[in-house]
Amino acid sequence: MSDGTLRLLLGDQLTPAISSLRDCEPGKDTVLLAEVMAEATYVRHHKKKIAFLFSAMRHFADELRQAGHRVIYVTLEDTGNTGSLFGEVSRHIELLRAGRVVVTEPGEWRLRSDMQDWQARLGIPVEIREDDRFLCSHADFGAWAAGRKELRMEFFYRVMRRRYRLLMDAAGEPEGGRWNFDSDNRHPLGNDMAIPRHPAIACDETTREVLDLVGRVFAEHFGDLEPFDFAVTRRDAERLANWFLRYALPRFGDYQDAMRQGEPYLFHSLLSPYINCGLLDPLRLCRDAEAEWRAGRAPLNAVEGFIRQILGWREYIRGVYWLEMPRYAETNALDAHRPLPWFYWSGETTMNCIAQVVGETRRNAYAHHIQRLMVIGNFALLAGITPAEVEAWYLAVYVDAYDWVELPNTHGMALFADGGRLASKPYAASGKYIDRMSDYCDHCRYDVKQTLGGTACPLNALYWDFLARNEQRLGRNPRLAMPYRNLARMPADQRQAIAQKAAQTLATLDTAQPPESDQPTPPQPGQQTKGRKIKPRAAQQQPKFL
Ligand code: FAD
Ligand code: DLZ
Ligand code: SF4
Repeated sequence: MSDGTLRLLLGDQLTPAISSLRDCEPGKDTVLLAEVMAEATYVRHHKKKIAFLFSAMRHFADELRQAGHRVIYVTLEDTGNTGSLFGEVSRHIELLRAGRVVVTEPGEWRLRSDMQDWQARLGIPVEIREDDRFLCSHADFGAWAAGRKELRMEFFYRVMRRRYRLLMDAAGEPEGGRWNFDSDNRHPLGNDMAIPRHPAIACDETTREVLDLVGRVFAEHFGDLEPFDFAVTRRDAERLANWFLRYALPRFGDYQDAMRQGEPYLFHSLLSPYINCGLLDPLRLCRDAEAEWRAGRAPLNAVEGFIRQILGWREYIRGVYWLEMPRYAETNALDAHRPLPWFYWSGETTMNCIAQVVGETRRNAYAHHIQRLMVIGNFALLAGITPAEVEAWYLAVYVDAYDWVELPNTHGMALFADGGRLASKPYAASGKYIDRMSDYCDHCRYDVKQTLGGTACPLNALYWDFLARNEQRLGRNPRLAMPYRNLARMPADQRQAIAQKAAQTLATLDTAQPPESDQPTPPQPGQQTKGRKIKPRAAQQQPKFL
């Protein structure tokens, strides 16, 4: 056996300075990247997501080779590909006679717990290093969370602002005299507001080959493969970041919560896929955004809002995930057990807001935060859809989705399935919110102003019914005091009519199943999802798309 080290890089570890490469000896060590079936199918990822990662991985392998590393890159269809990360590590230890494996910890608990056994199974040392691309270590988050009755992002964020000296003045106080400008950031879009066009990146030969592969092998997965215009190199991802800082950041704050039909991107950055897979550095983005404010090119509410998303929410979400897993995924605080409606996949619903967001998700593998939270998530919350089914959907359909970030956002923020560990109240809303923040209702067959009757917006009755159904659990939450006061003032016959209307809507959902030929396929034998063995129930089944 040689004393060379095999350094495994995962698809979301495309960073030259990552911990697993830190002491890499180019003449002695080998870097391994592998496209494997197990990772591409543990949920049926959107076609664009697989194509994006495979192409970015192939380009990163070239980047490492140019930097002098010895790299083995296993494509999905290479002869001998065992189909799993463990299989590829095991096979290459034999081939290279490697004496040790080094890897940066994976972002998902599923894979992290699997790796725990690798050393015993491989019979050589396996070193799993911390992922210090994140700005808060597990130890630091644990220390911050210890002894707190409630975890709240806002307090965590202040600690992080101080630690990284972002938007702080010389006296150590927050710039502008406030930590948070969120209350300035809830403007609906005016009809005449011009939206900047996000640049599209042209496909090169490598990406074309990947598109061909994904089109053939993953034809049954959800989503449109083309047009494909994601960046797949660090250089192009940085170009997109620079474009955002210049053209969209100045308005990012004002219209962060707005939605407009036919405009999927507005002033959002679209940078999450690149940050999450390691092509962009989160701290550098925050510092570059701060520089825009200091240079007078972007207002403080926009820059603070953007930095809060990355330095605050992104790190907080990850901290909660690793602090609480694996128990976190098992909770179901609102006792929600309804199956995921078929329209989450097909977009075929008369509710225009949902049809629009599912349609954009299918085309782009992207929806912005308010669409994810207040349209798709809100409906699942109000309708009481089983959390595991909703989570499997989010994990599959978005290009930036990994369990560490998708799960707390869905389970905690959107569904309140953790009973308030992550957020202080459920983000439940009636059609009124969607009407205020979008133009979806203008194009809908339902009347958003009505709660009862055949043409009433279904979300209105569902909203009041949600509050009524969960009164025991949520009635004492101080942040819900006002809606519960309004509910209490409602005459009994109105409450009853609302319950009936909600029940009618929910009953039609249950029967809205796909036609026979589109029925979800059974899960793969032994397939794992979220670290748990798959159960043969709809919760873990995902449909085929032909
Ligand atoms: P912008 O609006 O431009 O925000 C800038 C950056 O801030 C993002 O790129 C992202 O890195 C970060 N950010 C903002 N909000 C969050 C957040 N709540 N959690 C973590 N990072 C945040 N984000 C993912 O990266 N992957 C997911 O799988 C994911 N699933 C989500 C599921 C639900 C139910 C909800 C409500 C949110 C989810 N988010 C997820 C958070 C957020 O919606 C996306 O990060 C954002 O929409 C990405 O688009 P953007 O890059 O244009 O973001
Ligand atoms: C998401 C994904 C996909 C689709 N394919 C691969 C792959 O073939 N090889 C790989 O190393 N990583 C892939 N990934 C990303 C992993 O799923 C991700 O690294 C883990 O879930 C940990 O976050
Ligand atoms: Fe959605 Fe209701 Fe508005 Fe239709 S009326 S778009 S269902 S909120």
